[in-house]
Amino acid sequence: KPFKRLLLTGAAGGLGKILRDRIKPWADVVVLSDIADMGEAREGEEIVQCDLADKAAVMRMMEGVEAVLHFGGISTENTFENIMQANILGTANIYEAAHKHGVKRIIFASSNHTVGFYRNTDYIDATAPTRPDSFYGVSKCFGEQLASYYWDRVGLETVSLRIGSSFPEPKDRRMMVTWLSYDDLVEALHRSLFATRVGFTVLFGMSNNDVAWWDNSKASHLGYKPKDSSSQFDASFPDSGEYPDTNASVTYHGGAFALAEIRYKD
Ligand code: NAI
Ligand code: 15L
Repeated sequence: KPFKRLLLTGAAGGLGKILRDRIKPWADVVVLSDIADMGEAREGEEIVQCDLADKAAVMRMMEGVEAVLHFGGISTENTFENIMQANILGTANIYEAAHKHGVKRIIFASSNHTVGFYRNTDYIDATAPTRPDSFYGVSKCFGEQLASYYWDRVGLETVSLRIGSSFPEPKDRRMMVTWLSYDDLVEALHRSLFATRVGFTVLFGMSNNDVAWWDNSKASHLGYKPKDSSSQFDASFPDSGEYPDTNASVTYHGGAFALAEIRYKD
């Protein structure tokens, strides 16, 4: 198998549960980590239950690891205080531990909420300035900048996968644009892990949908080729035919995140 030890953080989460089996062929041992319970370790798995904000625990977990799929953290808007611990401190711990242990590459589960304040009339690529729509989005921008820094400073590579909406099916009109099927998520991770050189690359995680807000040409060296399209769900979420679309869910790339109250602490 290509890797001896591959670490997946966020293994108890929605995407982590899907990836747990799908990434098995890529490593002799998949190290699964989460703050939540992950059940029993199966063959070829090791389980480490810890808080990403616990630096010593993250250091120990990274021993012998060759590559990381960093999916752990708070995955929607929350208070700044909570986001700071799980996403900002947690991701900093992951990068420092990876650097100290000579990890070659991290795939960072970033988010469309790094650019959530662009509008549905904007078509952007990876060079567009970030426009986060939430503390959550700000924390993903932090993760991306940290990745850029560790690449420039010590040569630790990252693909920052700005996932759109990765669920079994789109749930609203907006997700017809942002949808990333699970198969295409796995394809994106496979390309990101096995491309010869990635340096610091930003890849937008979307399927081959009819409408796109994001242009992946700056990541063409990854060779990512999505196979699914949200068009199979057209009947559930018909296009209004208006330009610009006035459906509130699609005003901003980040949808409802862009309209939520600011919640610094509880
Ligand atoms: P999820 O919320 O189901 O999973 C996240 C996991 O991280 C949870 O199991 C949680 O227990 C764990 N976690 C939270 N705080 C932690 C901490 N302090 N220490 C250790 N583990 C902690 O989210 P989902 O949907 O599986 O997303 C996975 C990753 O992908 C997240 O980083 C999310 O931000 C990102 N993402 C997901 C998208 C999607 O459409 N599902 C879209 C964009 C980004
Ligand atoms: C995200 O970043 C979240 O993790 C996910 O739960 C969805 O809200 C997704 O973005 C989205 O924008 O649809």
